[in-house]
Amino acid sequence: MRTSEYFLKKANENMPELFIQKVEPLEKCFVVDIGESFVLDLGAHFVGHFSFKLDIVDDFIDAPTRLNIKFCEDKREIEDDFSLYHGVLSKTWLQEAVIDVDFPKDVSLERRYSCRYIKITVEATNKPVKLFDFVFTASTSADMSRLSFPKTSDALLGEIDRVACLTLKDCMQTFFEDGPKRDRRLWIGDLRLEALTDYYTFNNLELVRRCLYLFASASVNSLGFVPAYVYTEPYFFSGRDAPADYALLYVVSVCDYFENTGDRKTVLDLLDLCRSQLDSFEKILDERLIVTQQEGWFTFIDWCPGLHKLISLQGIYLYALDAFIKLLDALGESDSAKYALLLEKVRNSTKKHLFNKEKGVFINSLDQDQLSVHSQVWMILGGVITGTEAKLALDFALSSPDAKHPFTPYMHHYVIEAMLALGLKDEAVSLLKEHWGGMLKNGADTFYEVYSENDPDFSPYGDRMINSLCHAWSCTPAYFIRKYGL
Ligand code: RAM
Repeated sequence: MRTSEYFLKKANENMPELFIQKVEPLEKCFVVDIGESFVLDLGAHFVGHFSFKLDIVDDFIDAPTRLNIKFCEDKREIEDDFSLYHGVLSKTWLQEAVIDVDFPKDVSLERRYSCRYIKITVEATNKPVKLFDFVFTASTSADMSRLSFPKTSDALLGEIDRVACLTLKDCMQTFFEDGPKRDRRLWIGDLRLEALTDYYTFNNLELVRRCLYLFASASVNSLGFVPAYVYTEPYFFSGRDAPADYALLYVVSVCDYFENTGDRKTVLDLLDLCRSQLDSFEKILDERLIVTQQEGWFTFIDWCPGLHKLISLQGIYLYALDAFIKLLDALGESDSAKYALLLEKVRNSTKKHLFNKEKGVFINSLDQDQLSVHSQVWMILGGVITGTEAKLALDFALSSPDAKHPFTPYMHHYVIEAMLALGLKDEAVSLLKEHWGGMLKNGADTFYEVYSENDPDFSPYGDRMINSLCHAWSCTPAYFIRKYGL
């Protein structure tokens, strides 16, 4: 039996090297007085540490200079007034530092920031000061020299691909972060999509291994599910929430890892944890083999407001089970037949109890008769419906204004995955262009945590200012474009 210490040791053995780049903005020097401000442009989005020099102009400053330094992921943020923030997450995620500089000196900020623009305002000073030698020391564990861009005749897809790669690059630090501005944490749902894209771009396998081992050293919840996130700084700490969909996607992440690396040794270390996730899920099925609602933050699926999630969750279970059986077969593990039998039984029962034959879609009391794109997508990915039946169900939901539609790039990923599984390549490309192309039109240097064309101010946390504009789970166009030659 492997211990948590063993897994943590393995995670730390796979600590990646960070590539450091000194970025200097075009703007070199400013003489500023009280109330004045200026903006530095790094030319692209980066993650790292900021430093500069402060000096006198002619007379010595006889009191500290108070500077407000604001780090902005896009242009709009430069003018945002953080004091008006009213969201549910802590305002300390808003990237702003107020510092007092006592006398002429080199100043280095301790915190790491995620930004393209830096706005500096002189809040107080007795005399004008000179600010110069601005340097942003950027870090990433993505080796840019490994990246090559596929030839595409479509300029928009090419631009989406480039920005997707930059998004992933900035989220790749000592682990796959969800967002380098916020939450700066390793989440399973994000990890799965980052790793998938990494196999086709930077191919940093050490980093994927490290993250898979980090979850293996975490403590499971009372249902047996691995936490959805872990912290690594300044020491390892297990997250307290364990939504079941993320626990299942951990299994899928291990399966993907094997498919892309063939690394038996690592996967054999993680196999029991994968089994336990599926077995724990099996325990919360009812006698019809349909999932039952549990306490707390039980399912994530998407940040779509008011979404009911159990049908989707059932689909994710089937999706994970299917991937796991393929893994067991490839490894020659003897219990693959047992899981294959279970998969068949659950699939049949799901179709029987959850599919509304009259309407041709999954709509039923499990999700309070709510129609969602999410349910159709996960039932397709879970193999419950296929071919024409699946195409019709997906099309029906996508074209129903009353249905719940995906909000996050994360859920859009799975819609596109379902389309590609059904051979709907044109539809997949047009959705990809619409959603990610929409962010580009909005001026995105990296792709966002959440983007809704109809509601550009939407935030799952009650205030747009806290949204992360460089978010891991939106990097997957680079995967789709390469894998499917789009
Ligand atoms: C948010 C983060 C993260 C995601 C979770 C479910 O807190 O954006 O990326 O995985 O939600």
